Amino acid sequence: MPLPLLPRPRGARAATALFTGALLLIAAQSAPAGADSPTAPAAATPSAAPSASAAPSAVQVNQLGYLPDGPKRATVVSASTAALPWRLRDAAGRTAASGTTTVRGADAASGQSAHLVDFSSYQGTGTGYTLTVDGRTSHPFDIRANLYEGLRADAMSFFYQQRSGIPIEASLAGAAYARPAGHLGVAPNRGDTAVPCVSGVCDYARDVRGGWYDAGDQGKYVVNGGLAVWQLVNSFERAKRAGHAAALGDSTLRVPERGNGIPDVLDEGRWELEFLMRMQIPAGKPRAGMAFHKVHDAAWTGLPTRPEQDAEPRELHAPSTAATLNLAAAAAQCARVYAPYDAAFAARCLDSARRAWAAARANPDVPAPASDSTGGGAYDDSEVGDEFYWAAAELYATTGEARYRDAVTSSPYHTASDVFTPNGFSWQGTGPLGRIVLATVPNGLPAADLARVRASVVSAADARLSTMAGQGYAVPLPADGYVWGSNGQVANNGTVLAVAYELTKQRRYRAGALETLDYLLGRNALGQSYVTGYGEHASQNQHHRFWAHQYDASLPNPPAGSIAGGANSGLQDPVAQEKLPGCAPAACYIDDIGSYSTNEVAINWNAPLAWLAAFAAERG
Ligand code: 9MR
Ligand code: 9MR
Repeated sequence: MPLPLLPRPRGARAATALFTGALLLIAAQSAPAGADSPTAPAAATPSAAPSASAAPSAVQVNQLGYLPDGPKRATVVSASTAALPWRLRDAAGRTAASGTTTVRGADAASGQSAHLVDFSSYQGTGTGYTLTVDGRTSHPFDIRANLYEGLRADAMSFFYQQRSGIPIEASLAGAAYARPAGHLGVAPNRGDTAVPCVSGVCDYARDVRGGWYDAGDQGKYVVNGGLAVWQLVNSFERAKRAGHAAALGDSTLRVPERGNGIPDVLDEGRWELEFLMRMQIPAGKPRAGMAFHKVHDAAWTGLPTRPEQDAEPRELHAPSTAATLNLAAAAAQCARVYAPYDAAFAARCLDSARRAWAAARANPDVPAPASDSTGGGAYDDSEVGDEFYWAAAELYATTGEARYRDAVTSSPYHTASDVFTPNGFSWQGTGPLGRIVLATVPNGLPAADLARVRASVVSAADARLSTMAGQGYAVPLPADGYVWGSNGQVANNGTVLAVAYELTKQRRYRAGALETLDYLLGRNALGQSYVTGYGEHASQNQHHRFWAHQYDASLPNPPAGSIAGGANSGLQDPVAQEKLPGCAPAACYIDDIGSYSTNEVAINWNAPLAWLAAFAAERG
């Protein structure tokens, strides 16, 4: 065991009753009338009881559609042991292609019996295609080259709408989503311009305004913010290497900084980076250079609570090694990627990253406790070797300095043959991020070592492809991986596949990344598009304190491009416990605002969605 302490995504231990009831489910499946029917109107069923299971012989597709030059596969739920004929029809009802299914059989994650349809060789384009198998017809979908451009913009713009400390403008977000600035020291808010520490942690107050709200709550957590901003900035850096930086350039997103000459995705990232740096303990104070783990309300607020109406006291929680290293990694990346656009900001990031690194080395074992979850999430992490590796990799890629190189090469996360895990990386498990940085950003590692690092990314991608190949829905997640935020884990694994494509240019990795989007957009056990506004049967009641239409009709639903946490066999909220008992792992999801353990939104889940959408939107 090279790495006895390899972390796994939080929540994994809750995923116990995995196969309970899976077989029963096949017999018991029944969907509310219309929920999965091809004629169900888009987004027109406000809070109808959501389907907890797919219709017995549903045809599940990516409800947004397919790329002309990408894989085009669908899953049919059928107990038939013989292949079934399928027919692809265009919007006029004419047959565009036909063939027979491949029988896949029992699928552990969904508890269903599956057939596969592969119409990848079809070359036509258009809208309103449907797939019919055994008398069942899929939701309509498109086949077109610019399929992902809208999702790229919407998934990125999610972050603007999560901004704290700035008004959300109707001209950018739409009238329904406009709101005053939250947590800017204006009553009834009690933050975030002079926030004290929880008792015993510090004797001063800090200005920690700005940043993004984490999720449906209004907490701001450095480990999760660091990961999410890293993924957005990494998405830009990857697009730039691929020759597609312009697609994320200035005036491409709905952000207030459009027109300032700086790529919009970097403007968005800076909003979070400035906040992360405010969370760093200043010189002269105890533990200077470390980052406070989080800032949030003293007690949980109810739903809905508009950000500007949150009257709870805000508190800084004790600094942690993990938060300090996430800051170091994100700020080191900032120093490199922002340098061509804003040298002064890049220099500030580098200074912050160096101080964070030094503080983490001086305080290598200050954990954030799992018990600290009143009024905000814990984001606990007791193993930080992986965070040291990720931060060292970023600092080395940016500076080339020997001390960071030595920290990289002496890390057990570097010497181990594999640090990727089947369930994907997370805010708690960041070792793979170090590998991805070193594999893709030019650096001075010896050629043989670089080749080994790159090969480890590719072999991780191969392992994910083999997981997909064994499943009815081609999900890059094993059947025991449906934890809180499983869609984030799925999407993160999709980004590993995309990086392998960049490294090798082999089509199968691109296909895997695109099929990851198929899963998120409807080709799954529930025929559920988990992304608001994308698909005939899309999530719309995600858990959020402002986008809380289900509880208050004067408030909006989440904006288009917001992804739900996804199926979670742990059933860790009262709604899931009441409505989903006995669910097969991949079917443990309900589009109800009360189900925060399956249906919350979060910055660390939207970030890989945006990353993947940007990848998929690139052509040529
Ligand atoms: O709304 C909170 C959500 O953001 C968190 O992910 C979740 C778990 O930490 O907690 C939610 O808040 C609930 C709290 O845990 C218990 N009381 C009811 C709160 C609102 O549903
Ligand atoms: O994404 C987090 C998940 O891995 C944990 O299992 C869960 C419970 O600790 O918390 C999730 O994060 C939530 C955070 O604690 C509070 N803000 C909302 C986050 C998404 O639900």
